[in-house]
Amino acid sequence: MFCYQCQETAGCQGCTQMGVCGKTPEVAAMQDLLIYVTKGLAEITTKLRDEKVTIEKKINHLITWNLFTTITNANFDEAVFIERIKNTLNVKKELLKKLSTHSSLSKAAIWEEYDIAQMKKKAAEVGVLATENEDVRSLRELITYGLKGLCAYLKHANVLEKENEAVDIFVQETLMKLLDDSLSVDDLIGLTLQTGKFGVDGMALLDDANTSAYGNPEITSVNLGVRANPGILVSGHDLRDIEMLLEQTQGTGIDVYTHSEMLPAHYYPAFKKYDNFVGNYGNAWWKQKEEFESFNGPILMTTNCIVPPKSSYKERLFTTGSAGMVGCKHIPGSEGEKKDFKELINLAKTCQPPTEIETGSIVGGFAHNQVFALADKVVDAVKSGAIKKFVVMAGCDGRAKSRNYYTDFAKALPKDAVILTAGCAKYKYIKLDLGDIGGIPRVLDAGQCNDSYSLVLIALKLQEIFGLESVNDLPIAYNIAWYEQKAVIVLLSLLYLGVKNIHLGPTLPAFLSPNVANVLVENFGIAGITDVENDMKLFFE
Ligand code: FS2
Ligand code: SF4
Repeated sequence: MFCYQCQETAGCQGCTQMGVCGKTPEVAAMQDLLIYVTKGLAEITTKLRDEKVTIEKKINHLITWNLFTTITNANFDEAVFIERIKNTLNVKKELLKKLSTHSSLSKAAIWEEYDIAQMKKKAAEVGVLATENEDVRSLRELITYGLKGLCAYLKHANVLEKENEAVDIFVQETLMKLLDDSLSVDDLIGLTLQTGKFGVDGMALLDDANTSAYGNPEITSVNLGVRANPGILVSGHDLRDIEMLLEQTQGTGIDVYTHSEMLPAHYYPAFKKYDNFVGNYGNAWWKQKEEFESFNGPILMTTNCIVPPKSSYKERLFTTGSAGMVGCKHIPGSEGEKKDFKELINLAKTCQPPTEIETGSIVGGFAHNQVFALADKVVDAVKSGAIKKFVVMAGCDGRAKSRNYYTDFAKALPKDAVILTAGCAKYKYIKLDLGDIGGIPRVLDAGQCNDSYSLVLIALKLQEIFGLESVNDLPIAYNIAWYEQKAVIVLLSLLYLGVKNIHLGPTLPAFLSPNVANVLVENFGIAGITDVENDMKLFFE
């Protein structure tokens, strides 16, 4: 196997024996093959569109879901990947019949094999290392990972019945281009920025989907303690899933808690009517082994963020949607279908209530609409000098001890600096008592990683209010932590919007070749992090 798609890749180079995440070589192989056949399918849909053939929505969704399933920590079940490959081959076969000529098709578009041994053989030939030129490989993978992140966001929008066909078309055209050996490094750099443009569109679509279904996030105090009832813990990012679970737990005596990236569900007005929606339990995804154990009740993983479970709670762990884990029950249901969570609810009734691991509360809900409502206050604070700088510390949390840098950095910030955040990176500092500036908390949490879109809107609004030419003229620094592929699409989106001098940590992606890293450094001022003392000087002197 060879995988270097996330920040925790072995030795900052690549996982070759077994994923640090727990991904086996068998799963890695089938993920590689799924990406390969999906590129082939995307080539066919793109060529059919050129011939004015309409591509059905369900095929767009199949492609989106295929990419999403290969995201870090989403699905560890080889059988799921084999099934998705076969399904994709079936769809491909039917679409090929509609195409006027097959003469210019790539091997990926025409490859077909249902025998498992043959699939494994093919998988070994089509992984990341199949591209020999390291700069082309680097750019192809940078784009692929951006598309995976984008597809995660598209899927969340799709379950809320929102579509943007232009984004689907771009995803498919780009997947086709990733098969094209005639594309130069410069072409691929252009395609990388284009991916960022559609990343913005994808996040805007999801923002619209979330806010039109559940209202605009608002300032909310989220309880960190527990009650005496048994509970169900929900992790991942899928708001439609938690909505269905909240509906089905009404009157059952079962409480519902969020974990990690599901915390922002509390910020949406639509979920406030459920009095069994108690609070947030625990921290970021990587702490789940201890926290799922002490939770005592069933856990629902709605998307990526799974750590291979301990046997002590494996029977209580359920997956749904793109998530999957061998030995854990999967709750079926696709877009538009009602999922049945009875099994979790019945199991919860037999479980002990959660063991309390902390008390108190955290405050969040500072997505664009809420911050715009506070704009006068924020602008006054900037004008009076009470706020001197905003620091975007959005992104991901992870296992590496080096990530304690972000806690130390938050603590060391001057008292007139405000942190803007989104994603699970917030767990490194949101529970510190950093105080407020004239009633504005010093940590403004917009929500999940995709709500980085809100941070962009806030920056653009401030640029407009202050009449600045460029978003880079604002007193905003970017110190972003990354882990998986959704952070890649957020980064590409920021680059597309012209944001410069982003610091990325705790390490730069292993998939950036020295030359590609140089392009990012020279054109966008991308840099890594060093230590808190140095970086404070860099940002504040
Ligand atoms: Fe946490 Fe990073 Fe949200 Fe993941 S914010 S590790 O991309 O999807 O989570
Ligand atoms: Fe390694 Fe990350 Fe790939 Fe898992 S997702 S195999 S940890 S690079």
